[in-house]
Amino acid sequence: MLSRTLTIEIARVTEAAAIAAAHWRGRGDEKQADQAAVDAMRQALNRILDMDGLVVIGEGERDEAPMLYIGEKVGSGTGQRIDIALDPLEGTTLCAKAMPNAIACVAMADGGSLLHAPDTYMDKIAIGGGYPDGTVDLDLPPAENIRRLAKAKGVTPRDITACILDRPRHEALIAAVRSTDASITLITDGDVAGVIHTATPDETGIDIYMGIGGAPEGVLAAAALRCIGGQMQGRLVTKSEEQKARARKMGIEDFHRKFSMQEMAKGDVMFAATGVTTGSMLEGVHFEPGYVTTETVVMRSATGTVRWIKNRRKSAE
Ligand code: VTB
Repeated sequence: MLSRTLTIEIARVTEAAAIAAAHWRGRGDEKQADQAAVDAMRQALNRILDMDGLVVIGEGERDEAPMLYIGEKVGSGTGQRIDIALDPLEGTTLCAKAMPNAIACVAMADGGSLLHAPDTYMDKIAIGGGYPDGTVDLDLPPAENIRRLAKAKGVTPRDITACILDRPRHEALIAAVRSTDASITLITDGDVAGVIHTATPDETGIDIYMGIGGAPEGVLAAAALRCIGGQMQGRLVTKSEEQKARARKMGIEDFHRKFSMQEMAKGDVMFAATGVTTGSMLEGVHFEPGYVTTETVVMRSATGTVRWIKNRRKSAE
């Protein structure tokens, strides 16, 4: 079980990253925005006492990411062993272009509980809570999944909305979903938020997330959905030998394996996200003279708690 005090610590971590990234909103510089978020997140993680943290989903492998690389130890190095999945700026392009739904996010679980996903793509499907197990399945054709979800919801496919990343690779998926008469919300980036949206369809208008995005983002999304309830499956998409080597390095031998949400994020899990730009889930960072305000959501699987933290504090400078 995770220590409850981590709830506030994890919020400090995503707040720090979001504030740092927000200084780069709309400046067209994805790299600087990301770097600022990484620096701030790392500092905040290292201030956490009684945490022997291991980054399992990070900014990349050690040779390509000088900070928050996979395998980096963070926290005091004493106390509870914690697996950490992080994305200091999920949606770097959204931030650089000041578009909605850029977030800073982190998931934490007991040591050994998070899937060590390689930096490849992952095919994902996710729906919110309240449906029978197996309502949708990655192995079924997309149109069939829409029809089954509509039936479980007691509506027609016309009343279902899918969220899909707007990419050429999704042309066939989009056509298949549209063939059922369902509606599609296309997003340019940010599929962690896309998956989370399925948990509250009445608010977000999104019933199902489908398609191929980053594998690390898949684990973060699975951690979040474990906390708030829902179903998700993911399968790595490893096309090149180089990608297969990455997967092997993470201990994955069966590249076609379908991972359930529970396999991607086991046991007691916490997830936090702070808005960088205002989106459908979170307000973005708000600066005013001398003060900065952030909005953060912290979720925990053991208790099903979803805590909203609006924090106004003096600016650092
Ligand atoms: C995916 C998605 C992310 O970037 O990684 C995407 O999971 C990259 O996809 O949420 P492309 O290579 O097709 O651009 C995000 O949308 C944002 O980091």
